Amino acid sequence: MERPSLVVAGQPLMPRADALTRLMSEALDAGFLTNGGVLHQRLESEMQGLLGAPGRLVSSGTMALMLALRMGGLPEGAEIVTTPLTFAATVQAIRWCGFRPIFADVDPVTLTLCPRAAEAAITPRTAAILPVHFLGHICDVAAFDDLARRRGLWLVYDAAHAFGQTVHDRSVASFGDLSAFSLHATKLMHSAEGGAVAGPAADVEQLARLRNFGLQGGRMTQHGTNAKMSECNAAMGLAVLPLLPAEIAARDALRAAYDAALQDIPGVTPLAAQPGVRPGLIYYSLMLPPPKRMRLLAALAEGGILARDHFPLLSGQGTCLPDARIVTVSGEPVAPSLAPRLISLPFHGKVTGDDVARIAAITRKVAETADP
Ligand code: T4K
Repeated sequence: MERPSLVVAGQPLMPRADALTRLMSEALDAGFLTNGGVLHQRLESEMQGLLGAPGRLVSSGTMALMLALRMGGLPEGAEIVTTPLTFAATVQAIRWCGFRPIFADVDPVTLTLCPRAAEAAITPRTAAILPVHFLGHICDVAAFDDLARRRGLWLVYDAAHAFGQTVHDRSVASFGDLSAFSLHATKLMHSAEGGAVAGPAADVEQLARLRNFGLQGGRMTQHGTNAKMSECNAAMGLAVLPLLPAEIAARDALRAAYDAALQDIPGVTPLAAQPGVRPGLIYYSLMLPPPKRMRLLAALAEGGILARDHFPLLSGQGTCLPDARIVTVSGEPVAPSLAPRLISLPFHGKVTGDDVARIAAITRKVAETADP
C-alpha cells in the first residue's frame, strides 16, 4: 500500500522565493547585512505593532528570555521560580544567565505555573518569576501581576507559544514586566531564527545596548551579549508577515475541525479553551493515558503523521537539572503526571480536512483498543 506523504507537526510558514529575493536585494543594495539594517528596522516596527507593546528584536527566543531576565537587574545567583512543564530553553536561559531555576507546580487544567505554588516557592533569594504561556494556554496573569507586585519580584513571561494571543482583548505582551517571544521557524510568525522582547518595562534603548555587547558610544557599559538579528532573518520575517492573516484563519478552522472530530473519543481530552483568551496559534494538543499516548504516536507515524510528544518534564533531567523537587501547596505535584500524557498534533495551514479525518480515525482506534 502506498504511504501518504508526511504530515509534520511544525511545518514552517514558507514565503515565496521571489518575495524573499526582493527583500534581500534591498539589504544588498543598502550594503548592510546585520547591525540594525533597513529590514531589521522595518520588522522591528511591525513587530511592536503586532505585539501591541514596545520591544526589540533579538536573535532567538532563548536570547529574548536572557535579555528579559537581565533587564531586571537581578543579583548574581538569584533564584527564579518557574514551571517544570516547558521547553528546555526556559531553564537554559535562567542557567545561562547564572540564575537558579526553582520549580513550582502547574495548574492541572491550564498546565501553566500555579500562582499559589509559585508563591510557596519564594525564598529570600528569589528575584523573579518566569511563568510560561504553555502550548498557548495563558497563565493567570492577574494573579502573577499581584504576586510580583506584593513580593517585589521581576515578572517575565515566556511567550514563545503565545504569539498573537490576547486576554480580554489585551495583548499577552502587555502583562508582567516583559515577555519573551520566539520567531523560530516552527512558530506561526517566524524569521527562521529570531525572537523579540516586549512589554510594559521594555526600555528599548537599554535592550538595544544589551543585544549589542552592552556597548554605548563604543564603550562597554553593561553586561551585554550578541543577540542581534541579521538582515537575512529580518527578510524572512518580513516575507512571512503578509501570509499571517490567511494562515491564522486556516489554523482557527483547523482547531474547530479537530475539536469536532475528536470530541467524543473516550479517554482523549483536547486541551480546553480558556474563557476570554484568544486560542493559541501554534499548537493543538491532547491528553491521553501514557501507554495509549505512546501507541498513538507510533500509529500516527505509521500513517505518515508526525505528532510531537511535547514536552518531557524538565526537573530531574539527568546531570543538567538533577534536582527533581517541585514545590506544591499540597501533596504530590501534578506536573509529573501530566507531562507523559501530552501530545501535539500537526497544526498548520497545510493540514487538510482529510488529514484531520485520518488523524481522528487513528486516534479513535488507539483509544478504543484495549491495553495489552
Ligand atoms: N520557550 C519555549 C516555551 C519554547 O518552546 C522555545 C522554543 C523557546 C523558549 C526558545 O525559542 P528559540 O530560542 O528556539 O527561538 C523546536 C524549536 O527549535 C524551538 O524553537 C521550540 N521552542 C521547540 C518547542 O521546538 P525541535 O528540536 O523540537 O524542532 P524539530 O527540528 O524537531 O522540528 C519540529 C517539527 O517541525 C518536525 O516535525 C519537523 C518540522 N520542521 C521543523 C523545521 C525547523 C519542518 O518541517 N521544517 C523546519 O524548518 O525544536
